[in-house]
Amino acid sequence: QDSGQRFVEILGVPIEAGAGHPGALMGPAALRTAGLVRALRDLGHEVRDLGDLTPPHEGEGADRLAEITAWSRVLADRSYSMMRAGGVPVFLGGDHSLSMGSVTGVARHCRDTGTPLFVLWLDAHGDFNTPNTSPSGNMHGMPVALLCGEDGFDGVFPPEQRATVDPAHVHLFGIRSLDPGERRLLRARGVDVVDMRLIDEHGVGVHMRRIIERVKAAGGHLHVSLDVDFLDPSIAPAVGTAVLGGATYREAHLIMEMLHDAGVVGSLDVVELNPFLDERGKSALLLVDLVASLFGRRIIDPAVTQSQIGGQAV
Ligand code: HAR
Ligand code: MN
Ligand code: MN
Ligand code: MN
Repeated sequence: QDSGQRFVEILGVPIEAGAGHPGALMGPAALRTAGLVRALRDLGHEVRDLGDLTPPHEGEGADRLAEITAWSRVLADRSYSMMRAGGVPVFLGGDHSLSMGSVTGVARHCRDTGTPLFVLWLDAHGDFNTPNTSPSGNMHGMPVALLCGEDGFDGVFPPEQRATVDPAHVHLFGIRSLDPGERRLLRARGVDVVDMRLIDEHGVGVHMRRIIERVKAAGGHLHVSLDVDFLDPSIAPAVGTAVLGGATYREAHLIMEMLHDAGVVGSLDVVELNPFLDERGKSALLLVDLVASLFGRRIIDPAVTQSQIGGQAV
């Protein structure tokens, strides 16, 4: 296991134009109130809170695509420079359209350094609609399609600034709501979709090990995009698009612990928290718990556990 202290840079991205309900712009504030920075510092990490990204004026009052375009360009540049600073960027949303910018910045850096980029998308939804397939027109249902280079997003980045992700390097996880158009596209592009059926049948561990081994074997960078609606709405009610049958508290923690032990996560989004819909902060507090587990909080040292079970690898 790594004893490694990391340099963590936190950026709030109070964007809600991509969602159908207002409120996600309060997400970064709620995550800070729930103690995110303190939790990471208590684990010994060097944490720099960069504050919130300023909303771009170009998009104001324009249509939502224009607004998300303005955010995405500013955020991609910022994400790229955070990657160059050498730490682990953590982006606090804000709705999931922010990943258009955050992951594009990460992808530019990986392109520079020749590092294979993998994306783990923890979500109830596939977020693989395009403006042509989306039933709602909401941009938070589209970021993975943009990132994978689908058509219909021409205005968002000028061609030379668009850095895409290989769809074969994208792992959607926890999925239980897909629209017909995105289901077709996901099949056609060969995206790995670990839906709730697979999780129920095999458990999260099997699929997480498979994904982690793949990233490790490639010497890759793993970007994790955590949508609050990945979690079951009973434990995380603060979402505008709740879907029954989400990940349990224990499944979510196991995923975070496995990711930490693998040491492959290089960047993180925490998105779709809508504090207006929360119950006494419980979703925000749970997210802080999960991020802490991803950054090394554990119940007990695994070496101790191993000796107690007679040194058997489990
Ligand atoms: N698939 C639906 C749509 O595109 C709902 C998307 C909801 N997306 C999020 N993020 N909340 O995952 O409109
Ligand atoms: Mn780097
Ligand atoms: Mn999402
Ligand atoms: Mn979702």
